Amino acid sequence: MSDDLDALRGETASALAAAADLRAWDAVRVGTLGKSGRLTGLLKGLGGVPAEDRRERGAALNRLKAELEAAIEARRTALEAAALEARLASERMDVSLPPRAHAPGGAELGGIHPISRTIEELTAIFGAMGFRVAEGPDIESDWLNFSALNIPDHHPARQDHDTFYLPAGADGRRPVLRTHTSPVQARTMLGQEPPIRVIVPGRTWRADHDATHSPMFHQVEGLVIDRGITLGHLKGCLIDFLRAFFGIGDLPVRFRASYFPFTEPSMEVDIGWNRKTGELGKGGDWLEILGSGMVHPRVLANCGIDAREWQGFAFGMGIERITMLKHGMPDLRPFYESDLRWLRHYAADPLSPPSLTEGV
Ligand code: 2NL
Repeated sequence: MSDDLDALRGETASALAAAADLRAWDAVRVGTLGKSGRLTGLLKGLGGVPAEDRRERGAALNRLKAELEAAIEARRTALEAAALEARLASERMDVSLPPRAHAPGGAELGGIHPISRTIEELTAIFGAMGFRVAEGPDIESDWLNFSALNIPDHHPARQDHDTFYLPAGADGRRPVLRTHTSPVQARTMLGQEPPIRVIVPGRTWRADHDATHSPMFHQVEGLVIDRGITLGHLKGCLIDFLRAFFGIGDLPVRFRASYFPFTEPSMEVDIGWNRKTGELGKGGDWLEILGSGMVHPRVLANCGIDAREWQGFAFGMGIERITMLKHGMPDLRPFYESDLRWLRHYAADPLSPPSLTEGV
């Protein structure tokens, strides 16, 4: 009497085994359990079964239904697992393959702009000496840009002629486009307790435009605040930096007394070069490369630091200038002109970032 049920069980099992993908599987499912499926048909026919057999027939059909549902579900799980395996196998990629410098179809690898590259190099060198990188806004209060740094109201740098001023705010003071990155060091001192070791690379602005000046340019400044910091620390730090940056182990370095409002004493730093050939490291001529000094006690006080407990040194230099010297670039203007020929010539390889072990 249940021959038809045994047949349905067997045929469904073979059809499921033969279903090689989810589409074939779904056809078996619909053909069995769907509205017009074979099992559904048998259940519908139950009404026509003689009353004395109906109970047993109904129970057998329900058992078969549960069995088939389980078999169909199991097959779906198996097919999905197989499909995932196949996808994982076909989409596997070998991450050890070297990248193609020039991909087919003419897509070229980009390059790192020389300004960015110099900032990466500075970060690597000073980073190895324990400095962190600090950043701040381009638009500053005149207090952070000038007053906190002991630059008096009448100082020529403050004049409209040299500084980009913005319209005055509610307090009547005019914000400025920062003329150096020093306000970021002031923010650092105001915001954290010493010891401090930061470098601040970034964009700076001055109302100046000719062959050797751009209204937007880049500086890096550095600041160290700790107990017992001396000129000796300043000299050792800057000599090490200059020799690492220019890649000349015995680069001559000379310190010369100078004046800045924010440091006392102040020193300008020169490196040895040959004025005629432009070659660095030999030749008997001196080239001014950066400014430095011991942080003025008034600047420390303005920034909330007790000068009886903490001392420090600071320095600043132009990023375009040290980049031009390092690479023998004759002209400042191409830095901002986006001329692809110049960029391709001077750009750095993005796949070899600077490190201290490859003669930065
Ligand atoms: C230069 C000279 C210098 C500083 C920058 C500085 C910053 C603070 C306190 C004290 Cl918050 N000093 N910066 C010090 C000496 C020189 O820059 O020729 N820059 C291009």
